[in-house]
Amino acid sequence: MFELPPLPYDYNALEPHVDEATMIVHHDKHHQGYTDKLNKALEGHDDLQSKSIEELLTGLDSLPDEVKGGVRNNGGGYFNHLIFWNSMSPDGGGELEGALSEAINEAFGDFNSFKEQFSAAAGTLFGSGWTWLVKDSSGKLSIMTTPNQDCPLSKGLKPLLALDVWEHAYYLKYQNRRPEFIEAWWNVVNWKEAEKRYSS
Ligand code: MN3
Repeated sequence: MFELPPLPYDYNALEPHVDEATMIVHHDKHHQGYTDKLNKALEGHDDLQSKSIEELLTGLDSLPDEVKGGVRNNGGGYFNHLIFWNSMSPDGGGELEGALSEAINEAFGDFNSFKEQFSAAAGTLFGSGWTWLVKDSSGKLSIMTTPNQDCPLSKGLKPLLALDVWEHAYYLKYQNRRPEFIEAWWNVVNWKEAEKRYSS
């Protein structure tokens, strides 16, 4: 059974950039819903229940047809939100230092170019989905978007930073103003966590 961990900070800790009401419904309802449906999808598959969520999503293509859709959508929803909560911190924002900073400069020119490209990808993603900073097996960084709850792990890529741009992530506070949400989000980005994921 997969369990929903509590948020790594209080529901109101990211105010005013991400509001408390959104965090409550996003974590307690949406993320809980993906967790419950993932467990439901794995019922009767003891061999799969013993795997980690990373193993399930990395090996998505080899799963039996009757569970593949459930793991893709709800396993993706379960894992992606764990990355998302940890991509934010009340002590976040600012600029980046260290090895990840150097890799970002190498891949995107400089930090501001990276931010612009990431924001543009998030702002223009059509429909519901995610924007990611990912690392490939050679260590190279890129920005990617995924539709619905698709996860970079299923494409062999390691997520370092996740931004949820489903409307449920911002609509209560920002309504249709997704670019405002994205701009505010940079104030809470947890660079320490991204750096840790990059270096591990
Ligand atoms: Mn969400």
